[in-house]
Amino acid sequence: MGIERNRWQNDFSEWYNEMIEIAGIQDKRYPVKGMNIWLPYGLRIMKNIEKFIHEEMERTGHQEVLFPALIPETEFQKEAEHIAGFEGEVLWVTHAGRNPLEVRLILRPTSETAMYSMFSLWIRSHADLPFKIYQIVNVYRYETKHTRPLIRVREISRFFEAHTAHDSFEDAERQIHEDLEIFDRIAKKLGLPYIVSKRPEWDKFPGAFYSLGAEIVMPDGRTLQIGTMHHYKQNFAKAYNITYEKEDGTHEYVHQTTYGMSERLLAAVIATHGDDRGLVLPPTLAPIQVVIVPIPLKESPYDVNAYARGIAEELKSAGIRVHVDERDIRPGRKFYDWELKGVPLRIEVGPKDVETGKVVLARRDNLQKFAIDREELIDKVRETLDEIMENLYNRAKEFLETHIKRVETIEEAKQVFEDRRGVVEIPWCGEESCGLEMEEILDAKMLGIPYPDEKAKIEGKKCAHCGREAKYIARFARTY
Ligand code: 5CA
Ligand code: ZN
Repeated sequence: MGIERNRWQNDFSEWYNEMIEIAGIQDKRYPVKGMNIWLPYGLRIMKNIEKFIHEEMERTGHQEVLFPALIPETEFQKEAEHIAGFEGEVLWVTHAGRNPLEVRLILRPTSETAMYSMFSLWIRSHADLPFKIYQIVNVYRYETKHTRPLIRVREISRFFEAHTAHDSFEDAERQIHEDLEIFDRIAKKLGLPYIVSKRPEWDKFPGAFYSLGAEIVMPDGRTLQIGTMHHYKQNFAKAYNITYEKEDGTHEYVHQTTYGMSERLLAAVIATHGDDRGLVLPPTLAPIQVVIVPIPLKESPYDVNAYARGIAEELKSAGIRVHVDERDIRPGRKFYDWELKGVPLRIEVGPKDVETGKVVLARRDNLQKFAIDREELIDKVRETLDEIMENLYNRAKEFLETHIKRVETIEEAKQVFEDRRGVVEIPWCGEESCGLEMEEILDAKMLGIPYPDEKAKIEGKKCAHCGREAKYIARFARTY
């Protein structure tokens, strides 16, 4: 019996929306479009993801803060490119009761303009640098593209943003490298292979000197950006007057970076690992790592429920998150429920197992079932959870690798998109006009060039569109 991934791949959109609902992740019937309700099970998984984020922030010396959700119009307007980028999506607060506000307020779409006037008060001298803070909050973007739970929402309710200030361009570069390392460690915990691209000039974050995006390929071949890092140089520091005193007594603007992620991480986990039966959660994130289903027989003298509880106690004391399903319904129905919710490992115990001192393990990732001795329970469960984690990552890595294709011509690229095979890498002259035309012709977006830049440079190839000498490999994809 193999896993089935027909709907998962061929009707991904429908599969995804259905899973969000029936696996108990979110309810999207709230009467504001793009704003959804977190259900208990979904929230528990998201909190486990956030735990990894907090751990990484702690490890790298970022301090947690919480800023207000409202920003005065006057602060928001200080960095010209930034306002231009967000103006169309911002929600306004204009009245208090019936009275118009003297200074109108916006609901933060991200927190640069909330934070940086405070940075100018807090940062005084070189001794204050590097300055590294972060928060996980809700932000609001009135997205005009089609909304989807966790993927494109208008209230991003778990928006992670790290903001840093540095005494040099190079130190800010070093921060970007640290961000990439943090991202890699979190992605590994989520079992997510990914690619990093440097965004083209026309698609940088509003106000950034350069932007990096980390993407995964979804089952239908479209990409999802799940993390971004931005180098601001001194762009915001000049707009918000963030300076520090150097050792020689002179004053200089700081260099800044930001790093952002959201509940899209959970969307990526659901999409990457799932199958036609439902979610498949990596053991690192699963609120329930092992579910025990007792299978009683009426005429049997053995108490399977007691046996199941004993196993649960043992697993719990070994630090494994475990649940015994003693509901009065048929075992088949229980299997179905927990498979849908993506519990990585199921333990079945019947009278025969009690008699012979065995338990049956059933893996969610590959649906394999096997019996073990009760004595070796903890070791075998730990070992199997590790194997599941590894298998999920390897399977996803193979999917990613078979969904990135190097091509030389526009025709080949078109074919890749037609077959829903993911990301195209194609020679490009580096000209903006040419890149924009390629986006048009391919009906795809340029993700950017592979990062770091050395990986992007090529020689001896012709730009697939204009035929001039190609400078870079450019990545294109249909995107979420
Ligand atoms: N200020 C910068 C860095 S914190 C910033 O806002 N960057 S961002 O616009 O690229 O957003 C950061 C991350 O938030 C994105 O990589 C994406 O994973 C997530 N995100 C952005 N918009 C949405 C949305 N509408 N719904 C869900 N997640 C989103
Ligand atoms: Zn060209």
